[in-house]
Amino acid sequence: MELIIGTRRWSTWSLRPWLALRKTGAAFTETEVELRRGEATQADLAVYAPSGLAPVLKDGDLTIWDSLAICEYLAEKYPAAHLWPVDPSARAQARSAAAQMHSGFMALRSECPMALDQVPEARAVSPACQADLARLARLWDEMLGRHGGPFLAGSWSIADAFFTPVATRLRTYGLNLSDYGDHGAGSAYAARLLEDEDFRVWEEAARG
Ligand SMILES: N[C@@H](CCC(=O)N[C@@H](CS)C(=O)NCC(=O)O)C(=O)O
Repeated sequence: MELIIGTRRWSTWSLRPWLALRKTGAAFTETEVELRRGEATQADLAVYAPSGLAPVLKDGDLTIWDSLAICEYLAEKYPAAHLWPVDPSARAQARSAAAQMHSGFMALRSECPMALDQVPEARAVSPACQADLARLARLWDEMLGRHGGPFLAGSWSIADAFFTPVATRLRTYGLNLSDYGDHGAGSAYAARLLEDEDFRVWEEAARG
């Protein structure tokens, strides 16, 4: 398999399926395409998939694009890796959380892009971004409480891959979840995501 990813320092969409793929233990190659945010990049990426966006997974003659679709494909291909929780209710909630991240938290995403090469520095954020952070703190608190941790729906799942970039944003922009209603569990969870050994491999490569 080949995973085509965007610039590691800030391609959050690429990081998610990359983490899921690492958790399967399957062998894969990586092709990093530099994202220049324009037509040139889309032309580079269009060679791999019609979306003209990273990430893209190639498995033989099959092409899969979009981070969530790639993760779903991996979950089906490698059932023993339990990329989604075994328990149906935990699985349903893990899927809800991943979908919420995939299609939401717009203010947090646009105001606080992942920047793994940036020195952490506290930043003031807009009311829309504050509302996203409060929503995030509540979501994490409820899921960690209900499923008992250490990850969102119990053991590590695709939902955690989707929130790993958020943990980097909290760190980079000095955003403290306790200012948004977290009682400690959410901050500890964010720290856990950043300690993940696969994430560390990504981060090291991103920083060159
Ligand atoms: N919904 C898509 C979003 C993919 C996406 O927006 N990828 C960005 C990189 S993070 C991209 O390829 N941008 C092209 C560009 O920068 O020109 C997914 O989940 O994979």
